[in-house]
Amino acid sequence: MALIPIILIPDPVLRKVAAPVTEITDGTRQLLDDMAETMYDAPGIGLAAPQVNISERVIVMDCGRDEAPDLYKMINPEIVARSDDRSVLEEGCLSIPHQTAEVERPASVDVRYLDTDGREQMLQCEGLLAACVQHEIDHLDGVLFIDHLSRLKRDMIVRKALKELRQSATSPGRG
Ligand code: GNR
Ligand code: NI
Repeated sequence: MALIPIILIPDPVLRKVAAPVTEITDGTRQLLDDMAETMYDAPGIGLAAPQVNISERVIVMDCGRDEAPDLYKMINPEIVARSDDRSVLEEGCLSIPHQTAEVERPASVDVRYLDTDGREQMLQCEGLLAACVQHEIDHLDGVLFIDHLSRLKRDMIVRKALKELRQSATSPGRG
């Protein structure tokens, strides 16, 4: 197990469309283990491979509580159904530190994916898990949560995030 550094905006890897996994190997399973460890360490409730500089379609998620962890490792996840009703949830992203915004998305989605044994699985998601899985699959398509906001809000968040990152880069010990 190992922690992997998390990539921040404006790194172009976050804007690439990630490639499907064609063969599930021990390397794939190791990557998912390392991503889970990195997500818990951050801490976050989800992490997509492009956020650790790997442009492949794999994600991890855990929207459980500390006392009841609920880890999902998904390979080539795909949304196969979306509800018409939508819900609004406060989102953040480990690649855009310290910024959050309300994002509106379908309230529930059905996701099809391969597990680490290559078996096809289906998962019905609602609530926080639905928001999280849509956020993670967006990452695989080079989409960030700020892309769901008005241009004004998006520009404001990007400007604040970049300013903070610049300041923490030039004043060691303060970020
Ligand atoms: O830790 C995270 N919290 C979160 C909250 C609401 C909706 C989505 C998320 S995912 C985010 C971690 C992250 O950046 N995943 O890509
Ligand atoms: Ni994110």
